[in-house]
Amino acid sequence: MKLIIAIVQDEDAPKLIDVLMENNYSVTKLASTGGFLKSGNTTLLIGVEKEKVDEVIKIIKEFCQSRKQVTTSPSLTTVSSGVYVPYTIEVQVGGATIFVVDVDRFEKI
Ligand code: 2BA
Repeated sequence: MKLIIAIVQDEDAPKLIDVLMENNYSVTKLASTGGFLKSGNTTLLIGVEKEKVDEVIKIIKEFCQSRKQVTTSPSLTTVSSGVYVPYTIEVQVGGATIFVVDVDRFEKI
C-alpha cells in the first residue's frame, strides 16, 4: 500500500475531493500553510493500493491548476531612504506537490 500526500491549492480542493470520492478513493483533508507564501493550502492524504497510484495522480493533475500568485513578503524587504519597503514578488504555484510513500502497515480498528 502507498500513501499519497498531495499539497494542492484551496481553490482546487473541493472539486478534487468530490472526484476522488466518486472514484471510491478515501481522502483525508488537512488545512495546511505553505512555508514560503505563509498562506493556506490543502494537504490531502490518500491511501491506495500500489497499482492505483498512477490513476490518482492522473486525477490530481486533471483538477489542479497552476496559478500565479503575487505576494508581499515581510521577510524580503529592501531599504529605501531609511524606510523598509516590502518586495512584491510573483510566484507560480503548482498544480500540486505530490509525495508517494510506502505504508509499512495499515489497519482500521
Ligand atoms: P509555499 O511554500 O507557500 O510556496 C508557494 C510557491 O512559492 C511555490 O509553489 C514556489 O513556486 C514558490 N516558492 C517556494 N519557495 C520558494 C523560494 N525559496 N524562493 C522562491 N519561490 C519559492 P509550489 O512549488 O507549487 O509549492 C506549493 C506548496 O507546496 C508550497 O507552498 C508548500 O506548502 C508545498 N511544497 C512544495 N514543495 C514542498 C516540499 N519539497 N516539501 C514540502 N512541501 C512542499
